Amino acid sequence: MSDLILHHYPSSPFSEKVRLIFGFKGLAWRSVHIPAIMPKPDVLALTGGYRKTPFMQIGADIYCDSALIARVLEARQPSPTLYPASAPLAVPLAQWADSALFWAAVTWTMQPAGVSHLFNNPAPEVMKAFGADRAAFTGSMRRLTLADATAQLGSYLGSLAAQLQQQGGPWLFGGTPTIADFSVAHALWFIRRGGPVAEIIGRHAGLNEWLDRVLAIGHGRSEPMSSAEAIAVAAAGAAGGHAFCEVGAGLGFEPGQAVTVAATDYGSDPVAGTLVGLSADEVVVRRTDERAGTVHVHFPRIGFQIKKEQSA
Ligand SMILES: N[C@@H](CCC(=O)N[C@@H](CS)C(=O)NCC(=O)O)C(=O)O
Repeated sequence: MSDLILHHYPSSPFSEKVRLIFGFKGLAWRSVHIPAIMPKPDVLALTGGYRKTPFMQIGADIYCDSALIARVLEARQPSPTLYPASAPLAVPLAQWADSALFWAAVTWTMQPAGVSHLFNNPAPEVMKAFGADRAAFTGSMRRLTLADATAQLGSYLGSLAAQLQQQGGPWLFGGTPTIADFSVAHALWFIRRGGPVAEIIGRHAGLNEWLDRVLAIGHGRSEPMSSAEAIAVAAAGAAGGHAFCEVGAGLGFEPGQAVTVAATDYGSDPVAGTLVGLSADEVVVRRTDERAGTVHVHFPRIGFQIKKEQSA
């Protein structure tokens, strides 16, 4: 049985990115389905406050954000690589897709025709609860209007189609998939889930064929796990130790310092703990939960702010 545990839900785009990466790398994984809206007590027991989807667990180590999860999976299974040396701009392109493209895609898809397809005639109270949850989740952002999203998405999809054509395909950077293919694909996968509104993809030659190609990679082999089992794995895992990490010198923080780490874009609930790992790419805090035990929660540096606190 695999020790890679993904906490996710089927309709989550960033989870689809990670599921496809499991498929690309031929990795087996355990699948824990988590709620799409708050409250998420079992999620917070493991993450200490981070509520975004997905996150990955290996024993008593918790990895937040799909960009970091992709790096961890690359370290676990280096071949085939997500980061070929021939495509140095794949990482910033992925970052753009995970932010600007993603929000244009979400706003476009959440127009009435997309919503009724996506939610399949939901009860009004379901939509109300979902809307209230997402309003709180994105309260720190200035959201696009449909007019903004329409203009931006048209421009973005045109650039992607031109890139594919210029490279001669089959992938965004030529002969092999990169992290950029997976980041762009999850945004377009979400648009496809909007049924009739997905016609926008077909306005750009080659994009639907490219998306079919990425999605055909599949999700690899997974087995279900309950969130209670995952919490028990964390509690037992601390005894076996955590993944190695250390606080690098000259980075502005000291090991053992009380800190909070929070996303800088949206869903910015801070996670408080003791600093145990810091590098140019990653920050790690140690925290203890009465059910999950002592866990190390890992975040990427890009997209997160670390703050010194009085006490952990
Ligand atoms: N930067 C994060 C973004 C994750 C994100 O925005 N996930 C969405 C779902 S795809 C989310 O958390 N929605 C609210 C929720 O699931 O509670 C990542 O790369 O993992």
